[in-house]
Amino acid sequence: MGFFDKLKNIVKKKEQKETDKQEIKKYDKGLEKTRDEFVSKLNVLGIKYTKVNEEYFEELENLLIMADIGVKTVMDFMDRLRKRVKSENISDTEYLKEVIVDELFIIYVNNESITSKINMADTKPTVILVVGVNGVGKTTSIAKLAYKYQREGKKVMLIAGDTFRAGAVEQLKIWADRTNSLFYGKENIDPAGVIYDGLVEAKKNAVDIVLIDTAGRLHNKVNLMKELEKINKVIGTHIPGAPHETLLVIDATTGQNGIMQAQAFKEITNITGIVLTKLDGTAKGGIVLAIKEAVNIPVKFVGLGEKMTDLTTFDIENYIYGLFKDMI
Ligand SMILES: Nc1nc2c(ncn2[C@@H]2O[C@H](COP(=O)(O)OP(=O)(O)O)[C@@H](O)[C@H]2O)c(=O)[nH]1
Ligand SMILES: [Mg+2]
Repeated sequence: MGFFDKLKNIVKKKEQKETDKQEIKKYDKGLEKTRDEFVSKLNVLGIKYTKVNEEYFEELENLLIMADIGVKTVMDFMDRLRKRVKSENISDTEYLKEVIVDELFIIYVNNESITSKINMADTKPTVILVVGVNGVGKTTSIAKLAYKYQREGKKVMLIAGDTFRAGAVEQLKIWADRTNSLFYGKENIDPAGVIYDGLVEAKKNAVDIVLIDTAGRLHNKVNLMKELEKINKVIGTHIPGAPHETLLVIDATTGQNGIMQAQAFKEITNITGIVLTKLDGTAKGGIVLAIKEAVNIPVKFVGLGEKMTDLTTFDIENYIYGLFKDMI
C-alpha cells in the first residue's frame, strides 16, 4: 500500500479525534495558498494531458520548482517518478497524481529518522535557544511556544537576549504577561550577562522550560558566531548539557533566501531544529522539502498564522494532507 492510501486512512482516523481534527484544520488553513497554487496547477496539468508524456513531465518539473521544493530534490524526484511510471506502466495522469503524493512523502522521510520531538532535559530547566535573522518571527514563535507549554501545565520563563534593539525587551515582556510566563530581561547590556542572570532566576523558581530570544542583526558571520559561542558557553556552564535545543527560525515567504540563512547558521552553530514561520503567507510551501534537502535539519515547528495557537509541531502527514486534501 502506497502512502496515498495510507493517508486516506490516517485522515479518516484523525477526523474522529477532536484534538487531531483541530491540528488538521490548522494545516488545512495555513497551506491554503500553496494548495491553491500547486494542486490547482497539477489538476490543470491532468486535464491538459490525460496521458503521461514528455511534455507532462517537463511541466510538472517546472511546477515543482515554482513551489520552492529545491532543484536537486526536484531532479531526484523526477528521476524516481520516471522510473516508477516505466516499471509500473503508468499512463493515466489522474492516477499519477497519487504516485506524486506518494513520492513527495518518500523524499521527506527518505531513510532519515525524522523527529519533531523537542529534547527535554532530565533535570529542569529545559533550555531552548532561539536564533535567526531579524523579522523572521523569533519573538512571535517564542510567544507561541510559551503558550503551548503553558497549556501543557509547564512553568515557562522567557529571557530577552535581544538587548540592543529598541522595544525588543518590552515586546517579549508583553508576551510573557499574556502567556503567564516568568520573564527576565534588561535593555542595552551584554546579552550573555542577561542570559546568565535569567538562568539563575529560572533555577530559583523551578522553571520547567526556558525560552531565550536572541538578536538577529549582527553585522557579519564572525560576529554572530562569536556572540553565539559566548551565549552557548554561558548557558552550558550554568546548566550542563544546555541549551537542549537551538531552534533556527526561517520565514517561509523568503524562499531561497531562507535556505541560505539555514546554511549559514548551520555553519556557525549547532542547530537542532527549524521553526518555519509564515507558511500561511506563501504559495511556495514546498520550502519544507527544500530545507530538508539543503541542510538536513528537521523542521520541528511550523507557523501557520499570526495567532498564538497558530504554531504547531511539524507533522509530515498533516502537511501532505494540507497540500493535497482536495485530491483525497
Ligand atoms: N502570517 C504569519 N505571520 C507571522 C508568523 N510568525 C510571525 N509572524 C509575523 O512576523 C512579524 C515579525 O515577527 P517577530 O516575532 O517580531 O520577528 P523577530 O524579529 O524574528 O523577533 C510579526 O508581524 C509577526 O506577527 C506566522 O506564522 N504567520
Ligand atoms: Mg524579536
